[in-house]
Order: sequence, then structure tokens, then C-alpha cells
Amino acid sequence: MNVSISYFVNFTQLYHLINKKIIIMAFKLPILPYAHDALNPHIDTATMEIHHGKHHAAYIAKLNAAVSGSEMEGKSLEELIKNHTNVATIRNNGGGHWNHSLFWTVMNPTGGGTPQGTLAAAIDDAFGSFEKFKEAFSNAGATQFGSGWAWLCVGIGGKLEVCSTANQDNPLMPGLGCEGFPILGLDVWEHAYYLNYQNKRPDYINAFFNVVNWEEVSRRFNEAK
Ligand code: MN3
Repeated sequence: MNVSISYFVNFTQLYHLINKKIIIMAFKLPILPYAHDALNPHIDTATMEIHHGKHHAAYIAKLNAAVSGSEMEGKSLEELIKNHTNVATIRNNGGGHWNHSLFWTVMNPTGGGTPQGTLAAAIDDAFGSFEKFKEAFSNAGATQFGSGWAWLCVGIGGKLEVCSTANQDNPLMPGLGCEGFPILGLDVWEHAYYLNYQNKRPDYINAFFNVVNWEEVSRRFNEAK
């Protein structure tokens, strides 16, 4: 009896091995740069665990599956999302991987407050004041219909701009009317806030400002110049 069960299991496993496409895991889930509970109470532990461990991981798995064995294999993530947005799986999952990889780094448990130095001056120059920037960015996130992202970008010409995009689109993708180098991004998909804030997206956006890692945003700003 035991022998026949064992034979059956092995046969089933063999069947799956033969039929399974071998997927090269070119892209990997980045390690969260702080603990899942580090952003409490602004962003809750369960949201961080699911968002990073399930949602972000799923974008990467689907991206790897789409790229593996295709003519896109071996291309960088930036190259994929800049040049292959006509392929829906690349646009959605490549965008998802890029956007979330940015998102984790622009938050920090010791974040919040206001930016300093050249970034602070550039924000004042572009928006009038930090408060006016915050209002424009919050408004972009709050009014993005359905799922999407709010962005602070270094636009073409070097000036800071605020905009929003749908789904997993981002300002690196051509033709969105929102082009530039993103230095701050905020995920406004319901999965980013619903457990803690339900339908109150503006409360989530307000809380986000308590954890913004302005040092990292400044570093990106200087890199973009
Ligand atoms: Mn998300």
C-alpha cells in the first residue's frame, strides 16, 4: 500500500516537472529597509506585511514569468518600463515592481518633518512653500480616480512637478503627460491603506507625511539634477 502511494506521488511530481516552464527569477523582492511594524501607527503592520510580502512579490513573480524566455530577458527594469509599455504584463508588473521598490525607500520610521537644503529650496521655488507642495501632492493622490500613484518628479527642464498616474504607471513611462524622474511616490491603491483607513484615503495621505524619508528623497533629487 505504502509503495503504491509513494509511486503515485512521484509520478505526479514528475508530470508537473515535465510540464512546468522553468522561470528564471531575474527580479527579486527587495528586503524592506525596516521592520513591518516600524511605521505604526501611520501604516499598520498587517498592511505592510501583505503589501510587501504578497502584492509586491506577486508583481515580481508575474514580471519574471512574462520576461523569462522572451526577447525581453536580460533587460533592466528601467529599460522594460520605458520601452515596453505596449505589453500589458510588463507595464503592470514592471511598473508595480519599480513603484513599490521606490515606495519602501521613501518611508522611514524616523521620517516626517520637512526637507532640508537644496530640495527645500527647489520645493519653495516650484510650489511657493512646503505647505503648498503638500497640498498639491495630497490633492493629486486624493483625486486619482481608482488605483494609482501620486508623484513628485524632477520634470524635463529640471523643475519639480506633482502629478498622478493610474494603475502601476509611472513618470518614467512615455506619453502619460506626467514625465520626469520620480523622487517621491505614494501608493493610493486601496490595498495600501484599506485595513487601517477604509475609505478615508485623505487620512492615509496625511499620515504618510509623518513617515516620509526626506533624506532619501533629497538623495534622489541630487541624483536627478
Ligand atoms: Mn501597492
